[in-house]
Amino acid sequence: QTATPNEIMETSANNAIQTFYEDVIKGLTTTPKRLNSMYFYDAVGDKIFQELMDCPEYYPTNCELEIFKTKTAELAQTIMGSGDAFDLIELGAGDATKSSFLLKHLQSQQVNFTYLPIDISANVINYLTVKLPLTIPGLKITGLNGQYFDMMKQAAALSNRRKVVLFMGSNIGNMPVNEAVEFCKVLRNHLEHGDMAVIGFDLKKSPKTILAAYNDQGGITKRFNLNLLHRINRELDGNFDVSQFDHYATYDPETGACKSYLISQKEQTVTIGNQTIYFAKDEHIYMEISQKFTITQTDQMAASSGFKPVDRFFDIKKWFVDAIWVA
Ligand code: AVJ
Repeated sequence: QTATPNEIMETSANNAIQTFYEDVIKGLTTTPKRLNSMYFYDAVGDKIFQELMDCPEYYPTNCELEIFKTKTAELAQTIMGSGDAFDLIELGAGDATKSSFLLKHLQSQQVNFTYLPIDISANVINYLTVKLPLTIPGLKITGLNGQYFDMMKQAAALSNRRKVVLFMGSNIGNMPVNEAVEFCKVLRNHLEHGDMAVIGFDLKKSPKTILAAYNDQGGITKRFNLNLLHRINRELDGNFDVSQFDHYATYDPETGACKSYLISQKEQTVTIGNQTIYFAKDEHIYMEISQKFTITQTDQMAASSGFKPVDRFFDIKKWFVDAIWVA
């Protein structure tokens, strides 16, 4: 008996829900409590993140956009290497707003490359494969919907051309430094000697500037965090009284760790499925880290994961860097 495509889709959706449930319960039954920020990005979370990118305090997206808009030719030159055909892979492509500038440039120079966006969202991949060839005529695109490294194996099976991997947006900052190093090692193991990575790092800067970006006046970051509680209510049969949790952000200039928490406003219990979770008044849930780096730290990360830094591109304020590493 073979499963129909619908049954396969249902099974993988059930698995995703099951994993989400297990992660949430595990996180809320350990001390201190924690949730994983990768779950911020459901359809509502995606929308709130878009709003966040448009708010005055949240600078990282605009900085990296500036780099891709103004340093396009230099960036293209660096990743093109000897000029042979290559595959340009993007991890977590989203709507590809920033990378589009690079794609347009490469295409206009008639560079021989294929763009392989990887995203966990099927929506994103469908959108990109339909939309990008319309705005960038002639673009060769193969969308890959799934986990980063599963899809990188797919990409390697599709062609043996040199690979350039984009991992932008300081997404690397959403891992604690030791995990980020592990991530880079795994990335390196999926690449061959001579392949490249373009990694976006948010840099250390005025602590007030950083804290404001994660504690905006309009309360968008707060809504972004609280949405995960709503999502748990929606998808996992939870009964969080979301109004009884407040957002609290910190930045430590010494370690470069910017962290956000939700604080229970009273003693309360919450049920999720058949589990009951107790919250003391003022107890926190650790929600997210957005690590900030020095250039030296980015070089160290390259070295400890088997890459060599070859070039780097800054915005005019030097708030953000796209580092180019070679495997
Ligand atoms: C997904 C890494 C771009 O950490 O800056 C924004 C997510 N969290 N505000 C970041 C986020 C709170 C964001 N990135």
